[in-house]
Amino acid sequence: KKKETPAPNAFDKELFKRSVLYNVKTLYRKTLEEATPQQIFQAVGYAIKDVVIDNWLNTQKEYDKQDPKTVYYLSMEFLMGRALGNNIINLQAYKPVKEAMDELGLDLNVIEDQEPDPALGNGGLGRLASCFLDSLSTLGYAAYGCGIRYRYGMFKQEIRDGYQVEVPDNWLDDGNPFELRRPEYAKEVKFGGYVNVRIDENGRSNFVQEGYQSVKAIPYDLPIVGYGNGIVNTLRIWDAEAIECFHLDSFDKGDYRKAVEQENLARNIVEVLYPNDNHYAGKELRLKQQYFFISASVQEAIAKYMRKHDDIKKFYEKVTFQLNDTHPTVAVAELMRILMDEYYLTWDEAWDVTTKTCAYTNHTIMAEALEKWPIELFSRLLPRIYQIIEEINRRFIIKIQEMYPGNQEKIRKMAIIYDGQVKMAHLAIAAGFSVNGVARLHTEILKNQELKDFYEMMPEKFNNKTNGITQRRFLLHGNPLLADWVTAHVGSDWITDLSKINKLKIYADDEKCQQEFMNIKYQNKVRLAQYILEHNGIEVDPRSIFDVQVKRLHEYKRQLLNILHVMYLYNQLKDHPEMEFYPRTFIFGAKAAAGYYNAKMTIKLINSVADVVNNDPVVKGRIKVVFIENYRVSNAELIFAAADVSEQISTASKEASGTGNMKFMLNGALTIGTMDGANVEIVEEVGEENAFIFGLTSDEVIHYENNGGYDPTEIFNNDPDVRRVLMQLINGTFAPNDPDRFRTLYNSLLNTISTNKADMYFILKDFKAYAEAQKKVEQAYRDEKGWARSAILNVACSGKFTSDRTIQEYVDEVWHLDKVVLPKKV
Ligand code: 26Q
Repeated sequence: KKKETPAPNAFDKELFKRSVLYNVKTLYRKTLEEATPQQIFQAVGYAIKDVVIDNWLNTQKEYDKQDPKTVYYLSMEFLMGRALGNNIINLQAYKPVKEAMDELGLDLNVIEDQEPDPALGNGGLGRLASCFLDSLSTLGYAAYGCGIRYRYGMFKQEIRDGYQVEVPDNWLDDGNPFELRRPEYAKEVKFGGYVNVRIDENGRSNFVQEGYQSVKAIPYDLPIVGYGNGIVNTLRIWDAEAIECFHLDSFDKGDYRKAVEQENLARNIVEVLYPNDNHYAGKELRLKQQYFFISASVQEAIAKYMRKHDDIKKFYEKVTFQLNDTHPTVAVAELMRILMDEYYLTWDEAWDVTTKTCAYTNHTIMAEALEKWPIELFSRLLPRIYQIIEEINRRFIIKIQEMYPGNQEKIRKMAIIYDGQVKMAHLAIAAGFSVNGVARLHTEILKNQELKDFYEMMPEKFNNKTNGITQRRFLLHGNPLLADWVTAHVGSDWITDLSKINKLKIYADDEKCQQEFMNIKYQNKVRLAQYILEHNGIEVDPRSIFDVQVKRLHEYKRQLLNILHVMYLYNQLKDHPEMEFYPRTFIFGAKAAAGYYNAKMTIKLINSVADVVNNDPVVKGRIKVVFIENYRVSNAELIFAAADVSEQISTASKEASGTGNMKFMLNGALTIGTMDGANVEIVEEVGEENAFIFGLTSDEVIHYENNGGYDPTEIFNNDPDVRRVLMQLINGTFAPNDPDRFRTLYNSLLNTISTNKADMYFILKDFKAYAEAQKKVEQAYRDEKGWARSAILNVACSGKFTSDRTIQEYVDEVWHLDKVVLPKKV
């Protein structure tokens, strides 16, 4: 056997084992045999942190020396998923750690399973932020993620009697071995009160906020480990604490009531993540959360800059603020405030800095997701910030008038403050130097429809950055069998350069490779079947087609279309029990926002259909329906690895990009989908013959919408299959004791009275085309070699969809960061 030269940061297995044993002893006064699995996880976590911390220190020291430009990725959400396995992977230490655990009589998988998912995000937007941090470290760019340390992240979903029940997820219960509390960087954040003008000792008139309440923001730092390069960036999430009483305004000294109020404010502010995905809830506490973490983050970014530089007017040369949707957009006004009120810049000077610092990413065109705050609420909570936004608005309107003299319509459509509301997207566009969409189609829709007026006025700001995902988590960690197989065929470069995975293409027609691939897929299906048996008590056949739709539950994502089609297949089997039918397992995973009735009823419908279909002897197990409880990052990794078919069936034009679609592709699933979001680019890469595309195009959808929708009753009257399925929603087929249970779903598709728009998401309109595409899926799967070929081609053509590519585009075209190289260790 060839002797391998040790890597520069060679991992010391023996030292690591001793470290684990030592941690168990000092943390818990126990031996390994006595420790609980959770305690062992903590001990291993701290041992890994010990390794990470040296790199972390070293990286930050180099940043101090090299002073690279830094991006602050400002986001209300970071859906990180578990850290332990990912950190071990990125330290390139997975094999030795696994061995070390084996030698201690421990199973690394079991230890990893002890870690709670940090679920500080809802879905796509939060997971994207986490993939970006992984790529920034791996590519060697200086970056901070800035967010909130929610006490309760995304709720835990339990299914009781087929219904979703939300259970609080106390993710910090056992402590987080990876976080570092940094009280020395605490910041004060002020709410409410009023704005006064004060003359200071230098005779300058100053705006000051008085009579306010404040909270102390305390940062917790989490390491973001780059893959194999020794770079460790920081995710900084802010916790809130009550300010000590002596910090109260001189006015209020000894004001007991105020002290208690401030304590409550601190307790409430970071209590819980709003569990809405793609839906705006105009809640006061949400705005407080936004300003809380933004004020703290902007204060610290400026303080850090001023520790090394003296000219605040050149701030933008070293810092970019990337706004993850409009949620952090108060950053614009907070930066203006600090520059003017604390650094005494003039308006024009401050505006110059701000507009060269801030950039905005749009993640949705769904009207109900746009943030519009009532003036009354906004100005009461953030009086000085509101004043500044008013002035930004006044000047912006003058600019509009200069460009479009006398055109009131433009002002109505583009003003930042209008109709009693503050429109955060308009503020982000007016103040940002870059506005980007998250897939090519999405950006085109922004330019030509949703943000047309802004695009016409400021075309130079608009650009596209098609989303991506990290292959380190979603292939290397989540699917080790396929990862090893890929490496055996094309080498390991794909781990940091996914374009290299393209070299797999030549194996797509190789029968031995096809078999190996299908065998790996089969083993991953066995692994998922095991998980389903343990968690759902349902037995599924790993030889059946695993057809998977996992994502947040939303009407535009059309889980309803999927389950209506399952009902249709069931009807066919009932009518023709002997028909040819390739066994299929329909797998769903989805959380619904707590107050979203139709979404929750769709979950109940899926589970009700599952109950009937899974237990009907006529079906003979040929259809199984499984709803995986509590879909989240950790079980997603198992699910993607095991999928044959990837359901990406949103109403065309509605899904800005999607990122799950890319994770499926990377794991060799074939897409059944609409020409929406990044699906368009996925089929462009892999070829339409290796996917199943169906349904209305975005142009057609937009055309219908501009002409008042379409009439679904025509389809209902003329298509007996559709009619039968719809009638089953209201005749008790799936709710014998309560036939009206699903009437609201039925109404959403047909009734123009209760909703005023029937079938807004074109489910009936696309039904036939979807059923035909599904028929083609079945035919294709019968040709095992052909299927394997297409699956391998999907893996081979997924190179574009790495978040490394996305980040490099942001760096080249928006952020202009300096690449950091660590000096070789001696
Ligand atoms: C806003 C105001 C108040 C409360 C909640 C919200 C809120 C929270 C989360 C609004 C939207 C979101 C999440 C949006 C989201 O996840 N969008 C998705 O972003 C992905 C990454 O770009 C895309 O791939 C998806 O297409 C898009 O739906």
